[in-house]
Amino acid sequence: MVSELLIAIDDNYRAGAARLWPIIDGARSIILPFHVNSDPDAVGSTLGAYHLLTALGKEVTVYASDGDFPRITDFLPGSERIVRYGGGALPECDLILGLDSSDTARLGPLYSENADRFAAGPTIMIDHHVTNVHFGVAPGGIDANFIDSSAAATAEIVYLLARAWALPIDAAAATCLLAGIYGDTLGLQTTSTAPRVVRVVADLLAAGADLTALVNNFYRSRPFATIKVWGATLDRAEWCGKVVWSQITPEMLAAAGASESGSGGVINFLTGTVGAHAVVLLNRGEGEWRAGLRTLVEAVDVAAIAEQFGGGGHRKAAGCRIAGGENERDAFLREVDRLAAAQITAAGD
Ligand SMILES: [Mn+2]
Repeated sequence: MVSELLIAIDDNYRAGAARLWPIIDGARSIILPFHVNSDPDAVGSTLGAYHLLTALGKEVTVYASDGDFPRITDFLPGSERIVRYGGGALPECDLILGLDSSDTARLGPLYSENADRFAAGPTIMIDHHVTNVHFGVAPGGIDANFIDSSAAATAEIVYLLARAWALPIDAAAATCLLAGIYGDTLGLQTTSTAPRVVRVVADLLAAGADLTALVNNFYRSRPFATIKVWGATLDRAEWCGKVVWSQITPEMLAAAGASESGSGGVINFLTGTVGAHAVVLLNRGEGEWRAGLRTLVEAVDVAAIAEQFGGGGHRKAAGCRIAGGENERDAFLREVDRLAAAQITAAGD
């Protein structure tokens, strides 16, 4: 089967794998914590490592640092074994191995209540964030961090290290790692989708990753209440100049039998509206609106617009809060329209 694999392991990975292996090999019990506000890469890369290390006979425990993880990762093999951290000292272990966490704050109270244990090591950190602060620690001054900011997902790094270690990758591990990659690349759509990660995906499919379960859970299945909220939100959409906007109120959620988290994703659907400079989705709160802003227009920077209102985010996806009622909402929308048009004019489009 190895001859069917597309990836060649480069010198950086061979060196990193050789550096980390003695630490992992010497550990019998290993704790794998994933970060707060976890996403599919945090859960998928960690559960992938869980399967790889369990197959080596290690005693492995996965911790959700804030006690929670996304429902869309419930289908991943091993998710039923995730321990919800609820405070206090971690159990004794030979090694803490953290994945996808760029700094100690990402591990929340699990870190702060066990900071001495992390600092004493051995603590390995594997991550793809360019901002990683390298807080892994190993005896003898060995660098216990492996950071590759060219990777689209931490799950991609786990796969490449596993190959460098010549570990067998079963279908369960492959499904978890594929979920991490799909999560961080939005299904191979982001600009981080480089040729290497596509080859890794091909290798994971060859190893038996369950693409159908992944795609159904991530992109197709949603509660009926969510469908109804989406319907009401889309029905309500309107223009303010060249901005398309809609809103979700507590009354709309109640009518659909949904919670606020049940509306997730509808803004991404609105974002594709042809001719819109930007789209705004407003969630009605107590005396305020929580605004999400998106754009597909090259010249428009919604983070800069959100910053005008005390918010922030990324160029193409941002958010802010607007105090007040419908008058303040409408004034905000007119200002978003004006600012987006000014950005387009300034860019000469
Ligand atoms: Mn990630």
